[in-house]
Amino acid sequence: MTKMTSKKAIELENKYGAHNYHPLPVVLSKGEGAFVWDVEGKKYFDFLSAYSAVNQGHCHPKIIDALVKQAKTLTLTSRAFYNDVLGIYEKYMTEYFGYDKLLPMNTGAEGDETALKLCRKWAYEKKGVPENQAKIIVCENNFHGRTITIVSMSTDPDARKNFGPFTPGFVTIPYNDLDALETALKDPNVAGFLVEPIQGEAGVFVPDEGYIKKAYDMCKAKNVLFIADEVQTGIARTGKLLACDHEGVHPDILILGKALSGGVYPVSAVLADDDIMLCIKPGEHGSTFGGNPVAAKVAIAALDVVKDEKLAENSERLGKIFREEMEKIDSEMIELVRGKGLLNAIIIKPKNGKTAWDVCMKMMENGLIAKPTHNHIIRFAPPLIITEKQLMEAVEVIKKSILAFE
Ligand code: IF1
Repeated sequence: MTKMTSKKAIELENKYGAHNYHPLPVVLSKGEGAFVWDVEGKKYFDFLSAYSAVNQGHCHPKIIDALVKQAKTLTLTSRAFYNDVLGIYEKYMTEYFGYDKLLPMNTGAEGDETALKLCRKWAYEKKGVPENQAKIIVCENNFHGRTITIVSMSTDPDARKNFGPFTPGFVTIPYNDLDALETALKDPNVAGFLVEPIQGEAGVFVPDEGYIKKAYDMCKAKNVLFIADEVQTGIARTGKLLACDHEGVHPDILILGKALSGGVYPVSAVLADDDIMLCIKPGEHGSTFGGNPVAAKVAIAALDVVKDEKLAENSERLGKIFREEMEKIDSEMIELVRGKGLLNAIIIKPKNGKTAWDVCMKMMENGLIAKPTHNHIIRFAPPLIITEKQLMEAVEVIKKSILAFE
């Protein structure tokens, strides 16, 4: 077999893979901690962390050990039978996050779908909403995944165009707008409010302080479930275990994914108390792979790492330093720096026809990979195990890359 090169790998993906992505032209073949290496052996800081799935760093030895050990013992039983790991995982998760029950799934989108189904069931069986009348409030510029129902909630034309007809039952309001929420909550058939505590895909859009807490209180006053999609913001990314923790909010339904496995395996979860979770009865929802023993062991290890290595604290501390350092860069191209913890973005003002994509290409050349979103925003989300020294080296790379366009 001929040796793999970046060129060859890209050609193969182009020729044989669906064209549903437009990657940066870098072909990765190894990862460790905050770093990845390409096929030719060049080393990069990873400032995407697989969209915040690799919070614990690439190939964390404790998580990989858990994966390998369990993979050699028992991988999948389906939920037609019990397995000896799932219960332990469910106990661990419910204690870790403070809920009565866990419903295990695999991907973030499945977590969101599960939360929507659970919310509707609760509306009919507990709140007394008439059959098929339940509504769920969602926000403009949300991102919750790619299924038909989830794109039905989207306001992004790329996510929706020619994928209709769409699932009904959603009411869209502007994000970070409590008046709009108040108006929408007047409808007695509203069952839930689904929200990202910080909007990721929208370009790391941080709402006003107090928004989440006030929105939660308004939902409570109307007997409406507050559903937090923490697939991207959860697991220490924003400087607390959950982004909702910044405002002391304990969501009625919590959706987790991505870093729940440290990026090692697709693991997602929906958490709720009995009054809600027990509305779903045997046979009404599930997944072949959900709650499999490998996923369970991997997630326990991944969450142990978050606590043992104080990742929330590190994220909070280094996030502040990162934003300070970005603000110090003297370039017209930096219009705005925003974020929380180590979930940050800079808004790029194009200069001489050079855009966020060109900045990302330059950073890649200089040894740091990050991805533009919406043409003019660059998201910076390194693994949370990154040290201050590594972060400062990365800051130098970013600075040098942006200043190259001055
Ligand atoms: C892609 C964005 C990030 C999510 C929230 C659910 C899901 C996601 C809040 C679905 C997924 C991803 C998927 C990734 C791009 C990405 C993303 F730019 F689109 F918004 F992270 F910032 N809820 N987010 O952010 O989870 O089913 O993918 O496991 O390639 O589409 P999934």
